[in-house]
Amino acid sequence: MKFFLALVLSLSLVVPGASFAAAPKKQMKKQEVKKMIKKETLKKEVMKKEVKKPEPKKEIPLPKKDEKPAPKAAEVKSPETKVPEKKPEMKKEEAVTIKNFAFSPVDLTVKKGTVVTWTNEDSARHNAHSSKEGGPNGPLLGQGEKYSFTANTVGTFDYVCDPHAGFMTGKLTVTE
Ligand SMILES: [Cu+2]
Repeated sequence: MKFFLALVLSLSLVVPGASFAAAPKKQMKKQEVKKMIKKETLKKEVMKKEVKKPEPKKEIPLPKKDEKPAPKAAEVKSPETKVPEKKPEMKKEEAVTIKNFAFSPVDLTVKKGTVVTWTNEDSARHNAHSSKEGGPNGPLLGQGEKYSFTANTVGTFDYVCDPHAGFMTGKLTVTE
């Protein structure tokens, strides 16, 4: 009986001790769990805070400059349409200046129907005289005076200034 009692006593002593020893472990576990839960909650809060942080501004894609080729093409096309082909028309009027005992231009070609006007700028008197029929045949001109001639006859007309015929010559060509 003594042995049995001793065993019971020992068990009664050991078991509560074991229970006491286990109790703090369980408490520790609970604390650890609480800590873990706290950590997790903290982490979640941090995550929330991180999520709440303002996102870096995304660069708004600016419209590409290359996307506007149409106006350039229009600009290129417009001058082409604005410039019509003009046939080189000969002037209906031409002028010959008499200066320093010379005709200028000395050789002139005009289209039939053109009015040619000689103007004397010299103080000396000059004229334009062609011996060929249909050519110019003007009077002697004082300074600043003019002689107009309508070239109605097609051909080449050599002419001279009568007072200075030796060196003062010119040529008028009339074409269709
Ligand atoms: Cu002359």
